[in-house]
Amino acid sequence: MSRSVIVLYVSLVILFISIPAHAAFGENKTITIPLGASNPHFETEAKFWYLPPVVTINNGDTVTWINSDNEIHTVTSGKGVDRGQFAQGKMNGTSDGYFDSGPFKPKDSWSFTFDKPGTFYYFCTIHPWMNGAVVVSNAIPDFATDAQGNKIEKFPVIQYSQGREIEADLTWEPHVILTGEKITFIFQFYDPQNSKILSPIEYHYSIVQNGTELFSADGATQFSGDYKYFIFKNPGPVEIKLEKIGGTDLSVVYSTIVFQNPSEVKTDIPIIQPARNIFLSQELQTVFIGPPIALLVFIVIWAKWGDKFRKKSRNITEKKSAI
Ligand SMILES: [Cu+2]
Repeated sequence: MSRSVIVLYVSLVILFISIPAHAAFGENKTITIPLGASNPHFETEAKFWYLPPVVTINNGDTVTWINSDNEIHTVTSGKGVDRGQFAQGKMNGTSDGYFDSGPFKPKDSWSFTFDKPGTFYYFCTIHPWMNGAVVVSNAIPDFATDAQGNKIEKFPVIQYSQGREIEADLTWEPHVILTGEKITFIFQFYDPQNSKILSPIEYHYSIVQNGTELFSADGATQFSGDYKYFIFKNPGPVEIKLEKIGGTDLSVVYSTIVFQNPSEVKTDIPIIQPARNIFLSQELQTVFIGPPIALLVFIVIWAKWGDKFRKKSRNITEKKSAI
């Protein structure tokens, strides 16, 4: 066995056994309704009305809201009013009907499982300035599936030509394919009757997505197998075809699904106003409130006890001159 064959074998083994890491389905996230959320004024203890004010989850995940305030609240999908609107007398938000906890007491919690992707705003119907948002993206499984969504239990995926003349083994790495990620496809051909690797052997390789051929090339295995790289731009089901195997009409087809890479998703991340504007209130304290208060205190002290100080110092100078 030549050295390059051993190197290829070792790399194939490493690729076959490596495991992709992706978040599992049906996770839970917790949002707290903080103390002070019922108070719309700047001195409220709450930093945000709901904490965290924006959460990003996968479709199928469950969010639980815990009421840590000392008043009754709701979690109602739709848009509330901002603090400015509330100050001008706008008291009611607009519910969109997707979810509504109804009023729930302090220390109680309420859960909702999101069943569709999108950006969902919500508010409290009792305190409509309380706004939050949940961004739901399409779930990415932690296992590979075929185009119909059936879990691929084992890599490499083994396919036979129609009359079982040829066995073709295909693996790809990472197993769960995301857009924008470099995927390595590795394949080998066997004679299933004699359990023998067929190499060198010619083939035609192509990738088809949504009826469009994305890539095609003729090739021939060297050593024991061959490999190809590909980067998918779009999500959706794909077919990987190995045709004209050994210069015949024999072919095999594999299918899987490409998922939208979460890092490429451009969701309009909602902006939720903080419960208190810390920056503004600190500015106000240091620049606008601080110096006038200090001046006022100084004036009061001076007016009240200034005479005493002046008298004392006069007495001292008089005593000194007397000595
Ligand atoms: Cu409330």
